[in-house]
Amino acid sequence: MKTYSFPKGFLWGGATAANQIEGGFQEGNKGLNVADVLPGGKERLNILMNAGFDFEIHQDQYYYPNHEAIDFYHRYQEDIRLFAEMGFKAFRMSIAWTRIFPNGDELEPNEDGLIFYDRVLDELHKYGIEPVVTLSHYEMPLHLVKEYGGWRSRQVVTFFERYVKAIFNRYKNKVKYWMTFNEINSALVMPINGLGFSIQKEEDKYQPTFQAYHHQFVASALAVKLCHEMIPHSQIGCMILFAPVYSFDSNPENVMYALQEEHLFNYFCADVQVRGEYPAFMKRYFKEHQIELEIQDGDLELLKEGAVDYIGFSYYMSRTEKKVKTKEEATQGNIIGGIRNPFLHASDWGWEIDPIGLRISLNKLYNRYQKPLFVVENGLGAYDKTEEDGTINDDYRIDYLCEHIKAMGEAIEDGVELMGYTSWGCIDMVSMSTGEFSKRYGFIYVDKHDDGSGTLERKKKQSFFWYKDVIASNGQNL
Ligand code: BGP
Repeated sequence: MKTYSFPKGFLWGGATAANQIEGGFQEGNKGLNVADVLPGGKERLNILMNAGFDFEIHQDQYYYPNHEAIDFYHRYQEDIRLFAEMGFKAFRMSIAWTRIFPNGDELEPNEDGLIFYDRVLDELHKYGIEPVVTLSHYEMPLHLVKEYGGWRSRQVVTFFERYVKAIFNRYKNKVKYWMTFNEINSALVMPINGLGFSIQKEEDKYQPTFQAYHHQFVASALAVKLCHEMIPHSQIGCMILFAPVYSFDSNPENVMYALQEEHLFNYFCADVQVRGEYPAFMKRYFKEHQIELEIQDGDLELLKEGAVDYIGFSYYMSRTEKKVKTKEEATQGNIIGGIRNPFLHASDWGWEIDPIGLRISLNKLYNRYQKPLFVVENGLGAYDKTEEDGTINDDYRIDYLCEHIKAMGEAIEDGVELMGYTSWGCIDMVSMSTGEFSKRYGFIYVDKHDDGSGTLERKKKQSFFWYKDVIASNGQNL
């Protein structure tokens, strides 16, 4: 059997986000963020995708899974010990902005929040695990959403800069790898998460969305610049949801359409953050949709100065496109759109499984940017079953991860520079899109269920032992 050679020092590990694991949503003076008011269940995806967002209405009707989540807030020591047992070299986590600035617009940071992450980071270092920290992972302070309209407002750039300065200052000796905004491009399909507002009205789809993006790009560039100044030995990346777009067939109309979709979804945000400038194809897009960005003096220079050091990206699926879709076809695609690909199988949630797509993504990104790449999310959401003897035999997850790791091995042979792999949801947690616990990704099972019941006990799945061996052999034993 073929073996793969991963570089020395490859950052094997797992990935999480504060709002999906921590719980303790009002502890340590934490303020409310967008994720705190998103209900679990069917309603959630509609809200994410655009059904609008009314905190007051939802407040008493629903179960809010992230309020307790998996209680990492109190159990981080136990969890990190398990990550260490698997041999993690890196752990991707995010800092909840609202633990540090509860409303987002205060002048001084909240010491309790800072202390919490001091403890988590110290615990990771105790085991030699390198933290990889996302500055903002779908956790915008609710106050900024309600009072300022989220990233619509340029003022939010100043608040973000203050937040970032506070955490760089505090953790400069503890964190070497940073990322700015999680899946920044995802707001094109799920705006509430990233931009802090929904785009229900057609007229909101263009001007406000892209103006808000401009503000985020400026904020990202400021963070990169600050990071380089304040923590010279660090590296800071962007984070893109990358899903290579395939044309359904060789009809040039469809090929062209797939290319345009790929430009907008996969490359627009990445180009601005990696090359430090708006790509040429956006000029036409802006013109056709009557978008006129308000760009302040110095913004374009700042974008250049704030180009990232590496490209972090999540990879779950590819997307197959066709210019004209029937109604039926249009509803059969992945969460991010497209139509069903007849060559692929899908997960129980309809996410198409395509390991070769990961090799394609790595090649595409490396050919375009020649910057180090970091797969910071990839994994299989599945229903897991505990056997009578207590074991959890998740061989489907092992197969999935194994094929994707092989695809990375192939891409490395293709010449791609790859820094690491942090598989998503190394421990079961709240699902971002469903808000449920039954969509599990972990190597570690957490006894917690969709109705909120469960003991929160942690158990090692079969994949725990498999991944441990993968890491110990630096990817040789798959
Ligand atoms: C990514 C997000 C994560 C995450 C993952 C899996 O888009 O960055 O926060 O949860 O997808 O998605 P889900 O939990 O919906 O299965």
